[in-house]
Amino acid sequence: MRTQVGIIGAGPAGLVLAHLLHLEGIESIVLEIRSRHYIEHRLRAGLLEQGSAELLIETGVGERLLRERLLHHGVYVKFRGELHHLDFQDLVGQSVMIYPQQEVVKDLVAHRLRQGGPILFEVSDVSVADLTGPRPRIRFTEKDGTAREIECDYIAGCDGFHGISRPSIPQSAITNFERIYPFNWLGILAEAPPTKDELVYTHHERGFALLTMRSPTLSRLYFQCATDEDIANWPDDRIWDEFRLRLAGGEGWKLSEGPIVQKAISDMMSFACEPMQYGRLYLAGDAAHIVPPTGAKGMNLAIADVRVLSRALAASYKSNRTDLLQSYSRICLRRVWKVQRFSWWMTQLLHIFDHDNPFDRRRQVADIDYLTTSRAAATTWAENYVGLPMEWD
Ligand code: RFL
Ligand code: PHB
Repeated sequence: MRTQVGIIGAGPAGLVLAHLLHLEGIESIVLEIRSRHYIEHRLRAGLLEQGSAELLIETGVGERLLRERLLHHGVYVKFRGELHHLDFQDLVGQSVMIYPQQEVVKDLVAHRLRQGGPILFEVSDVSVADLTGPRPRIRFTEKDGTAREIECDYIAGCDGFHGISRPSIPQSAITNFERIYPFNWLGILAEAPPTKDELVYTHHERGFALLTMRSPTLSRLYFQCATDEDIANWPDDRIWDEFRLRLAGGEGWKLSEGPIVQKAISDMMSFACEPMQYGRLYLAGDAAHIVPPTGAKGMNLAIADVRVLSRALAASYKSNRTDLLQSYSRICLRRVWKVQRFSWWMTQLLHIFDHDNPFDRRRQVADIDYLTTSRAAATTWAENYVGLPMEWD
């Protein structure tokens, strides 16, 4: 087999890249270890920045998004039991929206298959070779057991944090930066209308909690838990008790509750590798960096990366310009590190750290107080939350 760009992974990074390359007349093959059903139902991100949504709309895959998205002009921040509203439409003139990641994935998969673009699901034994030569290769086993090899001009490693792309780069050619947080998130999906019309980020002595949503009838909620927490120890009643404790307080406040249809615990970490490229292998999305979900940035960063990559590849094919490909990593990392900073900042602002002393706690509360009372502080926050400009805007 032969293609121009071999794409490993059919998450948001791989699928948006395949779509943008198709619009540029560049062919690609997407390889995915999971089934189509699995990736279309995996519960992940919920919040899209305006810039990410505009990219999907402007490139013809935003029709359902425009119909079904829940537009949000602000968020609530709750601390000391009081609810404060931050209106980013007023502060920076932009909005964000809830449109679940699996819906973005469904739209992109359907569009690509309609266009006849290949996605090979349920492949295994994926490996890469000849990364520094002119014709890098991807080897894998097809669903039916046939061993295959694709000869490519370029390979895009879009296979997430646990994929094979990043570990295929020699250790001497890459530097990793990471921070592990001393807590996890326990997340649930509940058949209950959202308690509020917008997200509620909560600081509480018992730990952080977040109210978000998936639709007018489905709530998504998270709370900070210990790193060794076992979901088996959290029957539904205990989960609701914990949310009631952390979210209580404020006039007219009533937590909307209902049957829990999904629950899971996820790790919290910050990670980035530099550079995001080795030879003709380009890393994008979670394959290159992870942010804690407090800032709602991972999928948005993945989309921003592949926007840069698709333009650089198009410049190389159309005008024989390789300077943009050479700058890929540098251009992405400037934005990645600002988003890393913001995601870390939101995390340390709202979570309870066991090692904090009473001074740290007072300082943390003062920080939230400042955010919710100073227009200057709120504007800085809003500029980051709605999404920093993508490069080349
Ligand atoms: P993905 O989505 O992990 O996709 C990678 C794909 O590669 C496949 N794969 C392979 N394929 C072929 N060969 C191999 N060897 C392979 N190994 C793996 C995988 O099966 C998968 O299909 O990475 P991508 O595309 O970079 O997208 C990143 C996002 O998924 C991630 O950053 C977000 O989910 C993060 N995130 C959020 N991001 C937002 O922008 N807004 C949010 O509101 C938001 N909320 C969240 C989140 C992540 C969370 N968790 C689970 C930590 C909330 C949570 C709780
Ligand atoms: C979500 O809707 O899942 C979500 C929203 C905002 C976050 C994290 C997750 O900060």
